[in-house]
Amino acid sequence: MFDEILAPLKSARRVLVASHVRPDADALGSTLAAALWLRGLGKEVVTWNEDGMPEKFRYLPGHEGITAPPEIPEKFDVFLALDTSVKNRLGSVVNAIAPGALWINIDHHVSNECYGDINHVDPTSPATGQILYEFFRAIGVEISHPMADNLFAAISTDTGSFQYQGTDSRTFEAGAGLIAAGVDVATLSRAMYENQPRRRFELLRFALNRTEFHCADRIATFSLTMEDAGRLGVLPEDNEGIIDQVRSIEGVQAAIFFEELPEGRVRVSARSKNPALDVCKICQIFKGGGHRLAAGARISGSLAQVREEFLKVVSDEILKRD
Ligand SMILES: [Mn+2]
Repeated sequence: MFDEILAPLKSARRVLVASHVRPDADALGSTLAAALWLRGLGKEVVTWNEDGMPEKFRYLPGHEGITAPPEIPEKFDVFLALDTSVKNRLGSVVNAIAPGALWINIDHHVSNECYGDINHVDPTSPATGQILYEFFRAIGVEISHPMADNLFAAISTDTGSFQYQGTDSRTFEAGAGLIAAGVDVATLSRAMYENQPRRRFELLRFALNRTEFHCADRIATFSLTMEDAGRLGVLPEDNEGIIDQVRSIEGVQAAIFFEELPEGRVRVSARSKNPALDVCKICQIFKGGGHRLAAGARISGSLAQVREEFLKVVSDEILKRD
């Protein structure tokens, strides 16, 4: 399976590596690890993300190489899409790739639409970083310390520090292998988890104050209007992970975050703690996707409308099991 990916990358001269909008550390860490490896093979490598390089991921080695895509399309032999389940989640990256590139899609989202010319989708892997780790191991690549830091950050963040569904012996083997390759767990973890900007704390404080409970306390939600976001001075990257704090409440099966976006759209992030409650399936009804226990969608409508509609589907799903 990995041969199919390796051959075109080996023969390519110019490669683009990119991932989804609103990137997380799995998206960016995987991008950077792949880029470091490909540069080591002598390739000309370009790394883009629609959102550029968010400030909070500056601990990732090689972060300065990630830029927003240009206006004028560029030519590549291969485009390596990482951690991205559907093509439109690549955002403006898609328009910046001239026709003719071979698209390789490597991902772990169960909802992946296999939009690549070559697709390697492994939903048993809790992070794209773990797929890359196993790929590098399978083809005998020596993982450098900067590559290891990127892959460890990818795996640690996507598994909630080796806790979430899908974390298994393979994940810990990858963790062990990356530590052997140079990762200093305490230093990297401090950079990842104990370096939050004050404005993110203010957002958390706001979210906790505004959290509402529904469906006999089995659903917890909070909403963020553009006005509140402006007043708190939060950046889009500050939202990540706040929903997980809400999910951690005893008895809560689903936590949902509604974020008002420009142009009459709402970003919904849904988390489940009950393996029988598949939030990916629910998000797919709204043209979103993700994982069974962590998924999202962007839905047209006002905050109030979207909130009501989405909440109804989740409540029905929970009540159906009573
Ligand atoms: Mn991921």
